[in-house]
Amino acid sequence: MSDCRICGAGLKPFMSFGPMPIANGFLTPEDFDGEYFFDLEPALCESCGMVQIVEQPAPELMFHADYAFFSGTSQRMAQHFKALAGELIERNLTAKDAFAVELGSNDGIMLRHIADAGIRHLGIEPSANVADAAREAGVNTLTAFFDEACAERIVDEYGHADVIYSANVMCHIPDLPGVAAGVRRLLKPDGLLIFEDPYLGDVIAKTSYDQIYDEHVFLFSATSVARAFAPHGLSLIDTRPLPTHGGSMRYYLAPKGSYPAAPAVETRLEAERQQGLTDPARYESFREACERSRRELLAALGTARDEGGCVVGYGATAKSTTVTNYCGITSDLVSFISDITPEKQGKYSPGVHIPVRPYDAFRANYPDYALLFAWNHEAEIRDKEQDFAASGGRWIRYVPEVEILA
Ligand code: DWN
Repeated sequence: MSDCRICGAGLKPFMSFGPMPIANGFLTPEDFDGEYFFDLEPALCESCGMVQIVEQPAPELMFHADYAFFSGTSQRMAQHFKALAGELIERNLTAKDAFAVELGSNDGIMLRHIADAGIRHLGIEPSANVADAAREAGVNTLTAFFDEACAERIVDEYGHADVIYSANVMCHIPDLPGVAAGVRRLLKPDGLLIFEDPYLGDVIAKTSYDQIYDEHVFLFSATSVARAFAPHGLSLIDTRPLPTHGGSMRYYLAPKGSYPAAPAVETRLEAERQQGLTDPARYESFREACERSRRELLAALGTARDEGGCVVGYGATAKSTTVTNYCGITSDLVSFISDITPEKQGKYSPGVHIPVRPYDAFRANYPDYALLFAWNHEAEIRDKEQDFAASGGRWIRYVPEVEILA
């Protein structure tokens, strides 16, 4: 039995998705034989309430110089980060020498606005290729994993931070206690830690089980975040639900005693008690919902194939690796996956080896069905794919339900 990364209690998985490859490990045929697999098994820590995967591949297998995900691939996400940067500049970075740090700053999609405003900043990004993209955009970036030692170096070189921010990063870091200690070291006494990640409550409510993959070592709730950071002197003082990534939560934490908690915190904690997010029985019904979703998706794809319809995947997301491998979806059911990311094009999807082709392959010859792997960007995608719908193309969606949409 493995131990909880937060409190050390024993972990018992509530389900298994089976052997899983690296979610962003798009590969060439020469790499097929040596492909890495691990057991993807999520567990609820019944002691501290943290949902986490039991086994996580080594960070170097997931985040490296060929990391395939660039935040800037979604226009709406770019707008989301611009709005957040505006808020930080207006509310939290008003001091003359204000200093902002972002953990996992990717291609600088957020910090470029802070840089443009002439505010002192530092992005910490372990994947060298996306860190280079950030530097090209004028963002001061350190290629490193953040921990207490890294925090120490930053304090020595730049001083303490007014704001430490991260988006879709905190849930990727197995040594969360180490990060919390580093944050406490780096933050000013009245500074704020603000981070956002996919929200456990949405994953459970929408059966969006594809948020569970190697990179997402944790699925956070307000309950588990409050408990994980409290031993490091950081209190949860506010929460804000966000529509991004199919339902996320933004958490605001501050050194204990520096700010009062907003009423939203107690409301959220009560809602989580009502939803049963720390109740093992809730995860038993989630497992059943995942199995139902798998059956229904395979039935929809099987019907499309039997009718002679061509199905193409839309968006070679990390999430789709869980769906295709858990459901056993191969190129027999989905001819190829269209994706706008050059780093993924010409490669094959992890595990099931569906070819990934450029967007033009989708546009040049519309399929009968598009399987919406990038379902979290549905509004943006359906907006720009009106010609596909007009040509009679139909969308297959599987979150929150398996549905075929015109
Ligand atoms: O946390 C994470 C999130 C933020 O990003 C990481 N662990 C990895 C990654 O997860 P993902 O790959 O599931 O994220 P997205 O944003 O759902 O990926 C969208 C994919 O779809 C990208 O490869 C780009 C592609 N895409 C496309 O081909 N056409 C996206 C849009 C919006 C499009 O119009």
